[in-house]
Amino acid sequence: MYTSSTSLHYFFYVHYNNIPGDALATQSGDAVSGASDDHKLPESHQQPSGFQRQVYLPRLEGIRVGHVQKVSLVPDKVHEMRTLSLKPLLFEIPGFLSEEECRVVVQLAQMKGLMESQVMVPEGQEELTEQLNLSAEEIFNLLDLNQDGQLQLQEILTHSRVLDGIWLTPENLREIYAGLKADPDGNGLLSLEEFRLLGTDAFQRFLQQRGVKSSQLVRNSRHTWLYQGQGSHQVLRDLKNRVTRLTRLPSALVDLSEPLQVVRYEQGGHYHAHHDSGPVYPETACTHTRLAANSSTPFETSCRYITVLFYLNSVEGGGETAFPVADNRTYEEVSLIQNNVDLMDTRKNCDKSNLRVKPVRGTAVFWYNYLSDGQGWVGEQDEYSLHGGCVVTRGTKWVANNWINIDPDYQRQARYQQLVSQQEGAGEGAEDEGKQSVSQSSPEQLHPDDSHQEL
Ligand SMILES: [Ca+2]
Ligand SMILES: [Ca+2]
Repeated sequence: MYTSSTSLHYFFYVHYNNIPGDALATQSGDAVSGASDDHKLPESHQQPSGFQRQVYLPRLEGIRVGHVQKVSLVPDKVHEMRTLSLKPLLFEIPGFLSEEECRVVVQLAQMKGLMESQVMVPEGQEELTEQLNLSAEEIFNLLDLNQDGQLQLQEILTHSRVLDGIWLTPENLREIYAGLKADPDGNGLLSLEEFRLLGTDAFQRFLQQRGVKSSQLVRNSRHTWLYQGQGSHQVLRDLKNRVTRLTRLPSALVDLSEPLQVVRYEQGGHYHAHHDSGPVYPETACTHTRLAANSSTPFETSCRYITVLFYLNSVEGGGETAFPVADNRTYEEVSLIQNNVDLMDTRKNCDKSNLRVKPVRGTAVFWYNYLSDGQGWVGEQDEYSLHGGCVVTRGTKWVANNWINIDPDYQRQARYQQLVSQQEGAGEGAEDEGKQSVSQSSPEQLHPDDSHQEL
């Protein structure tokens, strides 16, 4: 019964996806306090255990859509920051990078070399499904969201849009049903009996046999990572400092975040809508703080409090960043697919997104992937932050991402930063070695399944 378990498997995949989180690219590491003057902690805070939460993460105010505020990020220039939406809290800053800086970042990425941004289902998730040992009927009931005793196409797709990195459309699913004779009564619905008859990994095998084009993948792009710490190119360090000023977060948090990701989309490239971070449940750990996590934590997700996206060129055609449900009144995963229209499909339905940002060289957009917890720390995931890259219809698209990693579990974040600063302390005197141990691993080295990113 693998088709069904695959559906379930993706059910977990969606909620506990395992994302490469951190770079451990670190310089300073006082607990969460960091370097920013506004966020100094009292001495008493620097205790090894039981960190008291006295850090308040600043959060910018959007005021209203279209509101423009002036921000001072570099000497001799004032930037204008426009609020694009409140759900998610999303801003646009034209001219964040100069043309020259855009050129340098693209060249550095080309020198380093880019790799395919393939997305694969991680190993280990199957075991999870096996452990649960659910019957076909139980799985069927989980998938049958409207409890009408039939599986509609969108019920399957809501939990299994992706099989082995392949993005399923309603049309694909119909082809699969036809190819597998999965729906003998031809009503487009799977009854429990029809569902039972499907073979174990029938959907996957069907797709793989038919061959997979890159346009069918979740994302069709190439990317690389650029370290932004000491010794890196001045432009990369400037960019990091500018991001620190922009977000007003303690610099230690920014320093300890992932390196810059540079992405190239060729004509025909896309990235279907996704969240950059997962929701955080008590049993979930953040990838970047796993050093400090309880080792029995079964699930890992990337905790990216903020995404800063830089457009490194102006795209000739397409390539917008789409936010399908920005400022929607409600968010319901199920209603993302209606009447065969999948709002997450950025090859087909970008025009139906609530908000689209056109790529203009030098512009940055940034948004919060989490809400505030109301007490100055990271709260729940903001589901409205769903976004994707529309298909590039002409030319090439170059973008870069800075993600600011913060663990919604304050204790874990504080413990992690303390561990990092201890490592650095131990490296003192043998400075280079110390630095290397924490800073030279690329996300790929740390996460062989990097491919499997921010779905
Ligand atoms: Ca149903
Ligand atoms: Ca049927």
